[in-house]
Amino acid sequence: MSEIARGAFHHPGYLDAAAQAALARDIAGVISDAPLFVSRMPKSGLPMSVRMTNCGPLGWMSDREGGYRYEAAHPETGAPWPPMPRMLLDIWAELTGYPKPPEACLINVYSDTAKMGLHQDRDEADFDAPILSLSLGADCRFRLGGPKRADKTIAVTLSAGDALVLAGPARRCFHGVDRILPSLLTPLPGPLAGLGARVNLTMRRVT
Ligand SMILES: O=C(O)CCC(=O)C(=O)O
Ligand SMILES: [Mn+2]
Repeated sequence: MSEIARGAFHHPGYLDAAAQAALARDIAGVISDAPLFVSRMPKSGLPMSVRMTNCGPLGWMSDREGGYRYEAAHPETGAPWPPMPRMLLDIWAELTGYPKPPEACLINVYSDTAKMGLHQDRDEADFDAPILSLSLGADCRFRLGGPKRADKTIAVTLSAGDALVLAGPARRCFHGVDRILPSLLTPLPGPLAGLGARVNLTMRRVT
């Protein structure tokens, strides 16, 4: 584990191949109940380049009319999000030590050309709880800045099995994904193969 910025803890290879495969099975199950959908930017209505879904009591989404927000139901099926797999609750407890469980797990699926612009996670009422992210599949170049958009940034490679915890001062830091790195070596594990190049899970407290 290394603290790449104050409050930002990178755990390279936190999940071994067997754990990644087990997690991929759980996430494939979530996606079969709660199909991937495309969120749109507020106002412009432009589609985001990732496809997404969620598990847990609340799920993050965005559309032109309603903007960035959490909802208790899938925007297309209207069904509640599938429960958070046990494995994710256990990883959250181990890596964050936070006394309450995560309320949302956003599942982002990146194609090899998808990216995510620099942003803060700030649609949550609770900024004391850390954010925990897990990566599967291809490497990406992740960018981490400071609490202001113009702050200096660093680039970090996130690889399959890596965990990243943004806690304390890092909780409000701008971050994004510059690009997926060409990776023939790390395809998504079997149950997720064919969906894209990389899957990222982001667990958060919301309320
Ligand atoms: O894919 C990642 O590593 C970051 C995802 C992210 O920042 C988000 O969904 O808010
Ligand atoms: Mn984010």
